[in-house]
This record gives sequence, structure tokens and C-alpha cells, in this order.
Amino acid sequence: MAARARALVRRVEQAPPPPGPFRPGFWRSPLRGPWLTSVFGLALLIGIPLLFVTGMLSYASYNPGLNPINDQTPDKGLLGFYLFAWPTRPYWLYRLTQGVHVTLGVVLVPVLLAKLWSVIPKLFEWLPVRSVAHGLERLSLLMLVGGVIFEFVTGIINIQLFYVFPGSFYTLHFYGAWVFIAAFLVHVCLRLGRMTRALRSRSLAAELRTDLAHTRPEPPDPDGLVPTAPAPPTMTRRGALALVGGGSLLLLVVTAGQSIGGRLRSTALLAPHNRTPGSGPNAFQINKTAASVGVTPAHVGPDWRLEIHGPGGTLVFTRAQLLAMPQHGAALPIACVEGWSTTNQQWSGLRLADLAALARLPDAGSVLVRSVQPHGPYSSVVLRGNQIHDPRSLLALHVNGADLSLDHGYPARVIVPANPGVNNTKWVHRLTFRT
Ligand SMILES: Nc1nc2c(c(=O)[nH]1)N[C@H]1C(S)=C(S)[C@@H](COP(=O)(O)O)O[C@H]1N2
Ligand SMILES: [Mo]
Repeated sequence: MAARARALVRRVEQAPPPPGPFRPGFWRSPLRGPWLTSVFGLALLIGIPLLFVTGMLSYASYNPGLNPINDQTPDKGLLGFYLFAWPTRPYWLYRLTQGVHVTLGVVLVPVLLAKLWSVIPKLFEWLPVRSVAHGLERLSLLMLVGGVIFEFVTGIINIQLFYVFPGSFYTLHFYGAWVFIAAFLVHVCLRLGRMTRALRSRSLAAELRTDLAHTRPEPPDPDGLVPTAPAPPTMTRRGALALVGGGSLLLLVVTAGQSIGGRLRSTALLAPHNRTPGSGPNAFQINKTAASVGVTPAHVGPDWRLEIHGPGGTLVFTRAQLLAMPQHGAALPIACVEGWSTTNQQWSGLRLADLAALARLPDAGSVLVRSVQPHGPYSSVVLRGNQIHDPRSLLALHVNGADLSLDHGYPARVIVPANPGVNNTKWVHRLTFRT
């Protein structure tokens, strides 16, 4: 029995690979080889950790561990070991981290595609599994490639506002990130030596001077990236690098404007939020309009009241009463998880700290913010004590010297420094302060 099985294994091993991409002669690009793969690999080795760290910061920033209203990702307790109280200074922190996260993710797309192209013969390696160790290595590559594609695709779908996710984008993108980064670390440990050797095997400066006539394949490599039967080159290595680098640069130019805001917003050709709406004091980017989330003028008409709950009971205010109280100003941006942000807007209204004091909880540990929005995500949020007590944290009534427009959250909205856009709740109806 065992002998027969062994004979079968030997027969499979000795049989030629199936035709097509499994045959070594199939892949013929003379540019494929460890050096080129390593150049793309080095760019990703720098970019991916920055993407991961800014992504994890983005998750921490909306205080997912504070209250299930903010985030319902199950078991983040384990993966959320690093969560911390998101600070309110510098006030532009989230604008920076999320702008970098989204812009870098978009800019790395050509590098990622080039890297995957450069190693594609490995996908068709024959035999697919040769031993337990080889099988484990292949499995880690499956997690690596599957993970990176999953993260890029879900991220790009989200910034393009195709809300097609079963459940929450955050949950998928967050779990995906951990699976991917685990595989990434394994991959870096296994390949770092090979990468540095390959990078030293050729000089970048010399490659940049090499024309088509002098473009030769790299010497044969044990990984089988270099073709056994190379076709004549149709492009130089510098041409390939320029194509990928130029692609990344182009994506940078048509993406970054959405995070910089102001006049550059209109250069963000690929961004759905690439236009500044209208003119006047309220002419800055809107995410969800009132109509789109079911907030009607009736919700925010003369019958609107602000309720403040605390140990002292419930206080109820009209907008006129709120306007009669001491007003404070703060210059703060809106920065969305989708990567777009505005320049600073001049908000004014009531300090959250003053409202906490009115609720007889001057050192409140958290506040539940509820909007008039009937249902749906972002209709409520819980903010932390440090966010309540920053003097720039406001329940804003005005922006840039005018009443808030309906779409920017009239009659009252939260604006907190360094807070991700999703947590700056619009159309606020009730604040419940807690210890
Ligand atoms: N009630 C409520 N508040 C909300 C939202 C919402 O959908 N409902 N969207 C949030 C998101 S995702 C962002 S980015 C900001 C955008 O604020 P703006 O439309 O005034 O620019 O509002 C936040 N406040
Ligand atoms: Mo947002």
C-alpha cells in the first residue's frame, strides 16, 4: 500500500507540468527577475508599514473601544490591544494620518500591480505543493496576495462610495489588515536577505542608463522568475520603472487634492468629493446631505430643542437660548475616513465643556451625542472625556460667520479637534453626559 502510494507520488513528480502557464517556457518577459521584483518590493516594504500604521491609527481615532455605538467589530478586544484615547492635538492629526493612508494606498496601486506581475510565474509553480514546508510557504503567499488584494479592493471601493459591503467596511478592512500584515511579516522575514542580495546584484544608476539594445535578462535564479526562453525586450528596465513611477505620480496628482482641499480639490479627478459645493460661508464639502439620511426641515424647524442630560436631570434649550449663551470659536477642518478633508473652517458655538458643566458633570468622562436623524450609521456617537474638555470642542451653531446650513448640520453639530468626520455628528438633538 505504502509502496504503491510512493510510486504514485514519484510518477506525479516525474510527469511534465500541464501545458500553458505551468511550463517554464510560457513566461518570456526578459525584464522579469529578482532585481526588478526587489525594486518594487523595496517600495512596498517602505509603503505598506506606513499604510498599516496609519490604518490602525484611523481605527483607533474613532474610539471603537469606548462604546459599541462607535463600532461593533466583535473581538476587537484582542486585535484592538493597542487602542488608546485618541488625542485632540495637534488638531490636524486625523487629517494628516487619514490623508496619508488613503493617498498612499491609491499611489501604491501601480507598484503593487507591477510587483504581482513580476512574480506571476510563481503562481503557476509546478508542483503546487512539494512538501509540508513548501505547502506552508505557499499558504503564506496565498494569505499575502489574497490579503493585499482584499485590502486594496475594499479600501478603494469605500473611498469611491460603492457601499456594497456585507456588514461593515471597517470590520472587513480591519480583520483583513491583520491577516495581511501577519503574512507580510512572514514574507519579509523569509525574503529580506534575498531582496537585499538581488538589489546589490545590479546598479540602479547603470540600469537607468541602459537602452533597449543593451537590455539583457538577469542571470537565472533559483526562484524561476528569470525566463528560461526569454523573448527579445520591447522595453528597458528604466522604461518599466518610469511606467510604474509615472503611474504612481499621476495617481498622486489626481488624488492628493481631496486631502489638501481649497483650490486643489478640483484636481482630485478620481475622487467622488472633488468639487466644492456652491459659494458662501457654507461652501465646503458635504458628506451626507440632510435629505440623503432622512433629516427633514420639520426635524430642525422651530420645534427643534437641544436636550442635555446629566445627573442634574434634563435641560431643554431652544436655538435662541443657545445663541444667548457665551459663544466660542475654533478653526478646525472636517476630515473624513474616505481621505478627503477641508481646510480650516471658522466654527462658533458652545463649548462641550461648558455644556458638561451645565449638566452638573464638569469632569464628564464621556458624552453620548444623538442626532435627529431617524436611523442609520453616524446618527449617534460617544465622545471621550479628553474630547469634551478641549476648549476647541464645540457644539457649533455657526460656521464662517453664518448659520450652519441644513446639510452641514443645522441647528447644531459637534466639531472636535482631530476627530474623524464620522464622529462630528450633525443635526444634534441630545447630549447625555456620563461620568
Ligand atoms: N447625523 C449625522 N452626522 C454626520 C454624518 C451623518 O451621516 N449623520 N456624517 C458624518 C461624516 S461621515 C462626515 S465626514 C461629516 C461631514 O460633515 P460635513 O458634511 O459638514 O462636511 O459629518 C459627519 N456627521
Ligand atoms: Mo466621513
